[in-house]
Amino acid sequence: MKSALITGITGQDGPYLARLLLDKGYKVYGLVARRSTPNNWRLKFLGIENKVELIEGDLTDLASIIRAIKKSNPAEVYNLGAQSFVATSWEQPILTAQSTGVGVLNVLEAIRLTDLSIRFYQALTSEMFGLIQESIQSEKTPFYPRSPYGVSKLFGHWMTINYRESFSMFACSGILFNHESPIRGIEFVTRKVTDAVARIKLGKQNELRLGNIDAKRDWGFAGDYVEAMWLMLQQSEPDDYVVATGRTATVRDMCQIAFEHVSLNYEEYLVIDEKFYRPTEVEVLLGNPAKAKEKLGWVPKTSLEELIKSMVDADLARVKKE
Ligand code: NAP
Ligand code: G4F
Repeated sequence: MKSALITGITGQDGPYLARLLLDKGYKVYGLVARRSTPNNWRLKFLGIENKVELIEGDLTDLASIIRAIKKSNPAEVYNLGAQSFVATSWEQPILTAQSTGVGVLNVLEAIRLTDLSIRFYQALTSEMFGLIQESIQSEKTPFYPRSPYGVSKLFGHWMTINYRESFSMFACSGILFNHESPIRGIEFVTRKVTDAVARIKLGKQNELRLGNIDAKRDWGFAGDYVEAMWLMLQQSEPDDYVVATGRTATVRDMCQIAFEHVSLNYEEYLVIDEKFYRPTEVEVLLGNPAKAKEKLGWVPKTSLEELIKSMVDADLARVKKE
């Protein structure tokens, strides 16, 4: 039986990827950082909390990653762990650099020191395009990160390429555009909106405070995007791929979809609050997923409308149970 090790298994993407790998017959291990309270609610949401084996370890602790690799003996390592909230990366830039940037190097080193035949997937991001240099971003678009998070990911990107070229490692980078789901963290804008819509509809909240609602994002469904991660590691050669939908929409558009789903008008509840503006903003992202389609046969299956409605429905069910 093939084994896989996933870092960041308690985040949004980890459980979707774990479920996909379990369905394909893998034995799935997850690296989990020690927290004072267990953080398994997303694994529970997908019904897989008893099907994965968790190993304690931290991306900033090389020895713990080596131990996790020795214990799990994986054919594939998916490095999804990171401090991934862009706004926090200005509050904690050094921690972000250590986990989101140097953490990648730690995993690469751990593989180099244990078993160079392990296939490696690195979770990278459209945030690296930042101040966009082309109106539609592909694998060939120059990078211009705009946050400590984006800069840290770019370090991870070049380290992944360098280890691939230096040690012939099968190391792939997925440059993923924003992807969301009912188990998205509450601080990210889509989930903040869908949670607020549920609370407003059920009479538990009366306004929604947001920052820059003119920002545009290329939003897809996390469950679709983890398939691209797996496909990258099944190819004959390692490579880097943009994963996106090819459609961009404003935060305002997304709010409209969410509120309309419960027959409300977002304009009656939205308050602009400068507190949520960022020191430097990524104004617009729009990805070109042509290479992923051509080489991996990957296409997104879920529309923005379907995605946001499913998130509102999940939040309505959650808030009703509180
Ligand atoms: P997420 O929900 O923020 O999950 C991050 C995971 O990393 C959590 O399990 C977290 O554990 C873990 N983690 C953080 N610091 C760690 C450390 N020092 N050691 C070990 N684990 C640590 O992120 P996501 O949305 O699932 O995204 C997965 C990956 O894709 C991330 O690398 C993110 O940067 C990248 N990405 C995401 C998107 C997107 O739109 N979602 C787009 C492009 C790239 P705790 O829960 O215990 O803190
Ligand atoms: O949902 P967001 O916080 O996601 P952001 O910054 O695009 O980052 C996400 O996607 C990246 C891929 O491009 C990932 F790499 C990263 O890890 C993360 O998953 O913000 C989206 C947009 C921004 O322009 C932000 O300024 O929404 C705008 N926004 C407006 N009001 C807000 C708010 N964002 C948040 N989180 N909260 C607000 O109140």
